[in-house]
Amino acid sequence: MSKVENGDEHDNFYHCEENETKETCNKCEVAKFRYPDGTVRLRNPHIELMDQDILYHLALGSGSHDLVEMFGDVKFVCMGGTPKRMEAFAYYIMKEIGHKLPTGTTLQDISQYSYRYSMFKVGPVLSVSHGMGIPSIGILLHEIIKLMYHSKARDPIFFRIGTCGGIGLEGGTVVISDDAVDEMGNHYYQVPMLGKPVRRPAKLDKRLVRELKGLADPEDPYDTIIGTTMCANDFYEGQGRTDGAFCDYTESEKMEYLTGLQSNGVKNIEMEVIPFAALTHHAGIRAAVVCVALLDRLKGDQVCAPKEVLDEWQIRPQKLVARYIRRYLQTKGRISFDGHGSMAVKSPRRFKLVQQESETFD
Ligand code: R2B
Ligand code: URA
Repeated sequence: MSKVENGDEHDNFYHCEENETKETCNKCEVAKFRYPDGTVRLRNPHIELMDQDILYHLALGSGSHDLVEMFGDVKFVCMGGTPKRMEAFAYYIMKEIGHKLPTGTTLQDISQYSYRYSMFKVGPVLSVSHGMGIPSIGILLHEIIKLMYHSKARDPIFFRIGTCGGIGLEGGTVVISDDAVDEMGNHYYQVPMLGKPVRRPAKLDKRLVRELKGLADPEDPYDTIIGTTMCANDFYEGQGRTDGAFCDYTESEKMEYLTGLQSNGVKNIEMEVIPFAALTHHAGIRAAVVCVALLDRLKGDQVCAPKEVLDEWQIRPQKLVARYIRRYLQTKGRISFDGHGSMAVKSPRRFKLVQQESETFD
């Protein structure tokens, strides 16, 4: 079993499996883009020459804010489409990790003055809205990755918790993406730069996929599956819908297209996975996408489940990611839910030893 030498966070929590070497392990592959202490290395020589870096769409800046003080402890960045959902996730994760706010305070939207994205911080978790589609999440990722760099956060892990259309899946099914393709079947994010197309591989962290799948509870009254996710540039014609303002193809052409996707392993369609996978990979950040299907696209185009049902479905990806975060923090001795509520841990090492000993006597 070879361990990742690159940052102590890895060594304690993750390690290469027996059949993996540093060369084949995706974790090690992404880790080499970071500094040895796990902090994010920017692949842009211009930034450190700048007097200050204004993260315009987040309403933050390296000259105006003490970003190390504000965000240096961030371990997880969770992104989802809407400001409301990400505010709700912030409160949910607060409960899940036993984080307490000082009496008389509430969570604040850190980016409220940008009027673009919203951002909430709950201990080591950032909960950020990314809006809809590739340009919106692309801009956010540039600024959040720079935020991680400026704040010196170590080994941050990014999650997108979202919604999607399933292909041959019942509404409410949770999909963990293990691969990303665009509408043309490409596995890369193509960005025109200086008039030329530049391609960045859209790769997700396979280990994270397995770890998340392992946290799906067999008692959950819905399926949690792994599959390829297609990223579309549009909700209507770009996803083969016939219910947009325009449509130039027939129902049977649409079905032929969707079943073709299905036979190529595509389980769901959404609108952000390609830049999310490509930009996190390019930055050496481990990342995963967990989405809930709002409908089965083989059965229709309209999202018509009742609001209460949609609300409950949208919590499902949050639950899975929250389990991951809790397990991580528990492994680090930073929380425990063995008793009632959280425990104050004095020595994580001794805490773990005591836990292990107790397990032995079970
Ligand atoms: C899923 O849902 C949104 C479209 O309704 C889009 O942001 C996505 O990826
Ligand atoms: N989001 C999408 O992008 N597509 C769907 O069908 C549902 C949600």
